[in-house]
Amino acid sequence: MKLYEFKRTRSYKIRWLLKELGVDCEYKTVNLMEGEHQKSDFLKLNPFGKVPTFVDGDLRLHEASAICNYLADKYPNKGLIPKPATNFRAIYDKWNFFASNELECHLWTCEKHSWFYPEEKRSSLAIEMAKSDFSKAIKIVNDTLSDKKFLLGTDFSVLDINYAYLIRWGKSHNLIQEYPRLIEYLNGLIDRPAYPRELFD
Ligand SMILES: N[C@@H](CCC(=O)N[C@@H](CS)C(=O)NCC(=O)O)C(=O)O
Repeated sequence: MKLYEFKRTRSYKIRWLLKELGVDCEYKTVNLMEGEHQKSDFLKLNPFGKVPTFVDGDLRLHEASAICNYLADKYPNKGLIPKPATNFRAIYDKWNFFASNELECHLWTCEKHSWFYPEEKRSSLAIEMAKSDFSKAIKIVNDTLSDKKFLLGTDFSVLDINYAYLIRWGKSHNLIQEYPRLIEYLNGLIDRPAYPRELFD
């Protein structure tokens, strides 16, 4: 297995999961600053030119959540993802889609309108609306965690890796400070031995 990754990107979700699973993997740095993700060899693996990108034998995968689900399903005895066709799996899927469709998209809108788009295309109104939509959705996560250690209940799962990433990102936009439970949840996750702090050095 090979993980194509770069520090301080979503790649850390996959490295974290691999460490939680205790599975060996070859880590390949794709230097986004030097445009390595746009080189033809990398585009053959992922025509979208993004990290994380993952290879396992003939399988080439991009999309961090798809890679996480694949890996957690591949090692079911580690118990990091509920079994398919169970109520728990349905709830797991709900939170994963909620993360992409109701949270991550708004943070990405904030980034695009802060620095990514050319200056003349940026909109402060788009940022304001994205922040407001993110806040409504993250409150649901906060309330759900009020009586739970982890998002699925008592056991750590891949969902917690995904939400640690989102809460960390939301925190960088000052969208989390009114939710002490989210901060406490995040700090507990960052303290896990498998957390890939080396990718933030
Ligand atoms: N939806 C993709 C997004 C991947 C993505 O945007 N990766 C960023 C780093 S976090 C990237 O490679 N950016 C390079 C670029 O956009 O040129 C996923 O969840 O994996």
